[in-house]
Amino acid sequence: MASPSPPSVEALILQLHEISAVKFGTFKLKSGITSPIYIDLRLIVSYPNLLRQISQTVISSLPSTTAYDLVCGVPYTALPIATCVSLTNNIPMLMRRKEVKDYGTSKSVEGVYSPNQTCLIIEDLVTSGASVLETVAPLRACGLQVTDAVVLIDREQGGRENLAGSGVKLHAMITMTEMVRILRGKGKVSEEMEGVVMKFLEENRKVSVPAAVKEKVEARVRVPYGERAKMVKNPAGKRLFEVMVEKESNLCLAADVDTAAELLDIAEKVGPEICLLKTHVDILPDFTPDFGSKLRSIAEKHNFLIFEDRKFADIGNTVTMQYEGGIFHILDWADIVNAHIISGPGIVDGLKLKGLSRGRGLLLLAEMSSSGNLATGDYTAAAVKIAEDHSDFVIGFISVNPASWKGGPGNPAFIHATPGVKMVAGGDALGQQYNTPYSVIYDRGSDIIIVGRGIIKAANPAEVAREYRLQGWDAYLAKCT
Ligand code: S5P
Repeated sequence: MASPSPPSVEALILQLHEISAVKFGTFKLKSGITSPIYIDLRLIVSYPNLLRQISQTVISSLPSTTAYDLVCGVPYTALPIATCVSLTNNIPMLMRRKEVKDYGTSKSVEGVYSPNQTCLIIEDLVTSGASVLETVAPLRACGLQVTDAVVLIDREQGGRENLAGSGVKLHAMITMTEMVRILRGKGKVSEEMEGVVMKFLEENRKVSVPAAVKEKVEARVRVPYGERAKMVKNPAGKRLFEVMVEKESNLCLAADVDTAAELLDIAEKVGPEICLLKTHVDILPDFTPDFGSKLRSIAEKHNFLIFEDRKFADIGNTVTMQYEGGIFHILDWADIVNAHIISGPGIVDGLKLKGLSRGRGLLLLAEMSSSGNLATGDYTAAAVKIAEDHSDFVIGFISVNPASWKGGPGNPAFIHATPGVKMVAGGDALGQQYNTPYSVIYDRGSDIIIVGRGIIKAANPAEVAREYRLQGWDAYLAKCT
């Protein structure tokens, strides 16, 4: 049997008026302004028939081209509407917690999803759009695409424009103007009151969104590392997140020392503070074939991963040989390597051919820290695309300012590791540019600070590494709240 066609918007408005969900008079709103009209859609839970009709109409008011995998209602009034939409259309739903628990899983979004799925927001009433954005922020932080919101009533007070400014298109079942016109046409409102409401709307067209809400939606809040570990397919990427949580460390040591002996020595000393140790194996004059196994045993002892910063850049076939062969046999001892994408996605296919079955992971250089580098704009976006296409092997990026990327740091299954970190911002004589741990993690949206000379040139590397670890971790904790 065909499902019944949705009731007309006019019929719904009349019913809402009938149950006193739409009232005229003098009302003080949450924002402090005095309004001649008050709409309280919380009442609809007491009228199941009306709730069902609203849920049908809300979806049918969307353009047929709007695609979505999930729906999420803005708490609390829109929750029952979203539930009905989910049930009637067989679309899975998510729930956003208004209060995040400080026990259990501490999740702000409940339900099953995978990064990059599209989630439609359902709301009862939009004024400035702030409530919608408060729900958009945690969903985006989970890696979901949120581009559309559907609402019963648009009060036409800036919500449409504010949401558009944050990349969310508003679809309204009805505007306040249309609603008042309908009620006037049916003799439910006096001409005088219609005039008062129109004047009120004219005078209150631009209600702004609080800065704190805007900041959150600009991808400033991040999902905890432990949650992200569960989203990662690649075993090295997953383990890296887990080690970070276990050791409360987002510090990677760039062990650019003069000899293999020194490297093993500093790995032993700094090991307890780091989640990752980065090598440039081709700078070690005393490299011997047992270097890898020696470093691995230190890594096991202190529970960190090894990242050979080889920066592969050749065609797929060549990198398979560079990865596995030569004198370094990188594949045998490095959990993670990195690659430029200058040669196209074939480089990832080549490295993956060797690395995937060994449980290894790959970071793509999406940005660089040195001044005048060319890894910007479309190049960075191309790296993200290649990563998405190979998310079984690519674990994330070398990046510098992922918060500034279109869509922010993006898919939380990917990790961002950032070089060019020192306690004091500045640079070296050869183009390196430094930012502080706090700015890298908090402002720039990265996950791992890569520190070289800031630690290895210190009088007491272990002590200084501890200080970097604490600063990086504090910035991360601030970022999650
Ligand atoms: O863009 C980059 C990418 C990398 S991996 N800029 C970088 O500096 N690096 C590496 O990070 C670089 O090769 C070096 O090993 C480390 C930075 O060292 P520092 O002494 O300047 O902290």
